[in-house]
Amino acid sequence: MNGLSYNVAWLPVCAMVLLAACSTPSQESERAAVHVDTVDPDATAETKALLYNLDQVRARATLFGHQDDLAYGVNWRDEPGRSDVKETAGAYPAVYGWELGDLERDSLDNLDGVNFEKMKGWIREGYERGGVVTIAWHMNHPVTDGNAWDRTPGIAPILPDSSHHHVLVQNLDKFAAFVADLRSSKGGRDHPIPLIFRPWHEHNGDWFWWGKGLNAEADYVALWRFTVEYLRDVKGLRNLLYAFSPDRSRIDIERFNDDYLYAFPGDDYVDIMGLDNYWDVGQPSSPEDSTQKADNLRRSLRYTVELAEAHGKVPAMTETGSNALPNPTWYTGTLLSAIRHDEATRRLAYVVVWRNANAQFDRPDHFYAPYPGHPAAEDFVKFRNDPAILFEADLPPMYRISPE
Ligand code: BMA
Repeated sequence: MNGLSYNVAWLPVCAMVLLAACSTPSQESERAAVHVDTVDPDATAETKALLYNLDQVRARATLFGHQDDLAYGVNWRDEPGRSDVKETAGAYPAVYGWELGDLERDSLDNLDGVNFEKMKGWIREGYERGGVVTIAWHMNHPVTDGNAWDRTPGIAPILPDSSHHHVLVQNLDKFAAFVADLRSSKGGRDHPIPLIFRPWHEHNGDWFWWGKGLNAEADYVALWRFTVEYLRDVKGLRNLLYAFSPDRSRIDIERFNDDYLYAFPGDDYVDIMGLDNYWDVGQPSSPEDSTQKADNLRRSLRYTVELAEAHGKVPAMTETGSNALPNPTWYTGTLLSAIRHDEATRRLAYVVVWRNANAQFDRPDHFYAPYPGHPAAEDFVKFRNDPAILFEADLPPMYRISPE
């Protein structure tokens, strides 16, 4: 079954599964209930509403997101309320990306120094302002204990009945424990915060231990399906949407769909079909000239949107960015012009740029959003003000399905 089908049925208001609250006056005893096919058929009302609203909103605009936005910026770390995006564009991003690497080591901080307890607070804060939360995980190697970039083939040993399966299970248990703390009382009722989980990303590259060439395609599919089934059916997590995110650099643009679908785990296991694309937006190692890159970027967006729609899924650009923004008009000239290019590219649900590493304590010249004073800041304001792009302040309610 394809993912998003809106079968409007008329149901008594308090029998509805999908509206977040039953606070409607009694005379309005009937409301449209919308059926949303999520990977988890029993996902919470807010989680189903999130997928539904991402699909609705993309008809008019694309949400802008930033990795680690609230935790640190190029010139600050861990200061309440701060955000390079907000301080430059005047609004927080609509999507917040977070990273769990080192959670599996019981570390207090993730691999980039973000404290996990504080991360929970930032996730709650963004959600309660109306933002969208997505989580990725550069998980350490389950056999060698090297990091995510250890290219020792890692999938076969962690599949069921294999030597290190228990490590995978333990890691997923730690994920479930982390997620269990992500709750909110927004709207007056305690509930888990909906999360877009993006496991095992960029698997068609060969830089992570779960990557292509190092592992069998069928093993990747088995790993993905186990992950979903374990979190959903064994741990009972009801607040997850699942995002698939291959990397553009290992997709031949001329055979996009075939390459994109390498190790696709199936429509029943994916809510969001994403693409990580640094390749067409200024990655120095890409050999094409700038005209060719711009064309490839538009094509990659169009193909992602059309393929996701053919599968009944929500399309997204799950990672992108130009490291250190050498082109001061990158945001409008490269990213916005591709998103606005045509009716298909415009139907992208969201785009997330990577993190603004702290220059002093982490990595210098590793940032993807401008900060105040940066030469790309002025152009970023134009990007923020474009009606095709939504920041957090521009969002409609994402966690309830508004009656028509
Ligand atoms: C990479 C870089 C690294 C970081 C990792 C996980 O792309 O930003 O510095 O550790 O993502 O966030």
